[in-house]
Amino acid sequence: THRPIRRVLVSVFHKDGLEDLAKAFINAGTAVVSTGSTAKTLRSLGVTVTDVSDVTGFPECLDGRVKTLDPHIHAGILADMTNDDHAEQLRRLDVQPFDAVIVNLYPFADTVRSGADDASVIEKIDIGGPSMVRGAAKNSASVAVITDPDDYALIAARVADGSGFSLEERRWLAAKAFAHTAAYDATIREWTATHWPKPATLGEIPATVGTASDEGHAPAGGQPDNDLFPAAFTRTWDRAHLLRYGENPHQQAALYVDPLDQHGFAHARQLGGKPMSYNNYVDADAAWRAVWDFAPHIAVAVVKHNNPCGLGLGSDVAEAHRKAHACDPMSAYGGVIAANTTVTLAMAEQVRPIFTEVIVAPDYEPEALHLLQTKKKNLRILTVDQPPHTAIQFRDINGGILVQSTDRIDAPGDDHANWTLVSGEAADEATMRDLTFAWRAVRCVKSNAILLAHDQATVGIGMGQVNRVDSCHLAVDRANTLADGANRSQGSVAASDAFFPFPDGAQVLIDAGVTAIVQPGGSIRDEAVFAAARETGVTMYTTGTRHFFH
Ligand code: 93A
Repeated sequence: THRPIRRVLVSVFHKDGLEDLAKAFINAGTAVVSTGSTAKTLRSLGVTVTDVSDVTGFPECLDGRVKTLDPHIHAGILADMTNDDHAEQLRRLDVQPFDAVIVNLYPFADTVRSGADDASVIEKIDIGGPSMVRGAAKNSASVAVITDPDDYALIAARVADGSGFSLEERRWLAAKAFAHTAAYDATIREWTATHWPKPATLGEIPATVGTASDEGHAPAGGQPDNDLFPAAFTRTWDRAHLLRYGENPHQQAALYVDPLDQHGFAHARQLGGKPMSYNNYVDADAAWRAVWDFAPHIAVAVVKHNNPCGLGLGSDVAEAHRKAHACDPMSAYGGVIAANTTVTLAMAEQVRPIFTEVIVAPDYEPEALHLLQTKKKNLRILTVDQPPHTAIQFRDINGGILVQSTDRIDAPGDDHANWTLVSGEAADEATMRDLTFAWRAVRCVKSNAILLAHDQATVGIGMGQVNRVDSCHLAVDRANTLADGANRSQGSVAASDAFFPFPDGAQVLIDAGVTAIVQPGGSIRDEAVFAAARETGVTMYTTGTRHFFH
């Protein structure tokens, strides 16, 4: 099944690595057909090249948009030379078959990332390249296709020894080529989906006409096709690097990044410390999102196992860190710290004695960075140049994925002006400040979440329990046992990420001395819950919005 490579078509955007190929072509006397600047490069390396335009009898035109799109090229790619009828047809048409096609495509994603204008981005949508690649891949019975410069050495060797590729080898190359064009098109789809949303003039199109639904992915339940999800279904990812292991040492793991993005957390720059682990990424991303929920206030979060063990606001970043750390100094051991503003020397001094896995911030004062780099050699120090911008979340379930828009703070119930007072007196200014802080902070705590706050910082967090009463107990215990005997629940305020199904959870908080509680409301036993608060005059607001986080 080996087919020697006597005639090749070469059309590559990146000209690197062609030297070895050129040498092999020259030595083996391979016939080479090539597009404009690829031909020029190969000639400069001493190869005798036939221009594509000499094969087609048609000039490259329209600024290069039409170069190889011609039957003289495509019949040569698509003729199955193991089929006598195809071979005979080519002879009659006076078309020469190709044994190998070597192509790499216009760099679409690189062009987007460079910040180029739309016209330049569009010009980098390769048409002729993918057509040749797909044609050659379809015709793996006859043709070998190379799309990855890492495979140049391979084909050079097979040209040099005259053996060519076996059918199995050509098929493997074809599969690789289809993966390449699929990812390429998915990236174009992602860019167009975000740059060219459905205009209002097309508003009433039935869902079955939408792009994603062509694949049978129409959003279920008659929900409007909101232009966010179609992009998700054709999303593509580039592998950034392998990780040492996953959540546990026996799990394989890698980091993949959005090829069109260069500002997200996945693109964090590391300024020191050991390589990032899978768990480091999970926790640091959670911490990074948590602190930006509080912008423009200065905020610091300490995160462990994807849950905050402290969140604080401050008039400066060191104060915010002091307050965040004080919430639960025991759990902060081995945690991840995020700040939403430049880390100062004062904050770095505070961090110095605390065993910390990762620190992430937009920037560091030079002395702060120096201190962390020299005194905490293992600490992974990260910067990210933009706040998080994720608009869509994925979660795998066996055999599928769940997709949702991220829980952004834009629900009406997140504005305290829209809250309803259901018990006690209206909160004074300081209490309301703490309530709004607690309500914002509870969003980044895994459900069931109960969060106690005082003076713009968490003082007790109950997270991840399977009933709300346990979360209440946990929050109160943390507030009162971790602070050297101080009773921090007394006089604090509480937020609950979802309604109290029974009064018992709220009662735990009331008994612990909280002065005010904010919760979504909406339970069929709301009245009983409100009554428990009214009994002791505790202020209670309902928001009408909940913030589950699983
Ligand atoms: O604009 S195109 O879509 N039209 C074509 O007919 C065509 N043929 C090859 N782009 C086309 N190509 C691409 O040109 C190849 O995929 C490759 O990336 C590039 C090589 O052109 P040159 O040899 O002039 O640098």
